[in-house]
Amino acid sequence: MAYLPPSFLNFIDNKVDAVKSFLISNGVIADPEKESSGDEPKPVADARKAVKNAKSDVNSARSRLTNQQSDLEKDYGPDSVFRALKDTCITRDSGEYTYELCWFKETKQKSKKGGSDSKMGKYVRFGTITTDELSSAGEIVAVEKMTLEYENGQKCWNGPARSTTVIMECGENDELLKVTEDEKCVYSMHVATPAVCGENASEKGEEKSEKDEL
Ligand code: MAN
Repeated sequence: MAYLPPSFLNFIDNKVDAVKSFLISNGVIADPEKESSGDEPKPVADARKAVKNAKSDVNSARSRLTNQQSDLEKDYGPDSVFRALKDTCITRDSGEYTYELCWFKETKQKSKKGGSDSKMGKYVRFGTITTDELSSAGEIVAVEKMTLEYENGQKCWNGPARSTTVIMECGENDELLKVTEDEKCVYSMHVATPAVCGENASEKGEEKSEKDEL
C-alpha cells in the first residue's frame, strides 16, 4: 500500500470505521468493546439462547428415551398384561399404619401418627408362591399364586432392608386385602386384581372344574 497517498489511506480507514460502527449499531457484528462486559448484541444473544434451548430439548428427549428404554426392560408379566396397572397405587389402613402399594414401583408403610414413612421395597420381578388353601369341597389344596417382589427398601433397625411380597388373587377390583409382617421387616401384601384372573394355574383349574360340572 506504500504507493497509495496517505490521505487516501485515511479516507479508507474512516470509511471502514463508519461501516463497522453501522454494522455494530445494527447488531450485525459484535462490538469488541462491549464483548468484555458480557453485553452481547441481540442476534448473538438470541442465537445463544436458541442453542441453549435446543440443547435442553435434546437432553430432555434423551432422558425420556432412557426412561422408556428402562420401562421396556421392566417385567410386566406374560404379554405385558400388567402394564395397565403401572403408575397406579392402592392403600389400606392397618393398625397404626396406612400401607401403600404402587404397582411396579414401590411399597410404603405410612405412619398415621405423624411419624415418618418407611419404604418397604422397590419392584424387582414377578414370582410365584404356593400356599395350602381350603377348597370349596373342604379339601386342602395347594394353590399357586403370582407374586410381585419388592426389595431393597429402607433398612430395618438391627435387621435387613425392608422387602415386600405382593401376593395376587383374582378379583373384580384392585384391592389391598391384607398386610402382614411375616418376619421383622419382611412383609406380605395380599391383593385382589382382575389382572390375574385366569392367569394363576389354580384359577385355570377352577374354571375347568366348573365347566366340567356343567
Ligand atoms: C417400624 C415398622 C415395623 C418394623 C420396625 C422395625 O416400627 O417399620 O414394621 O418391624 O420398624 O424396627
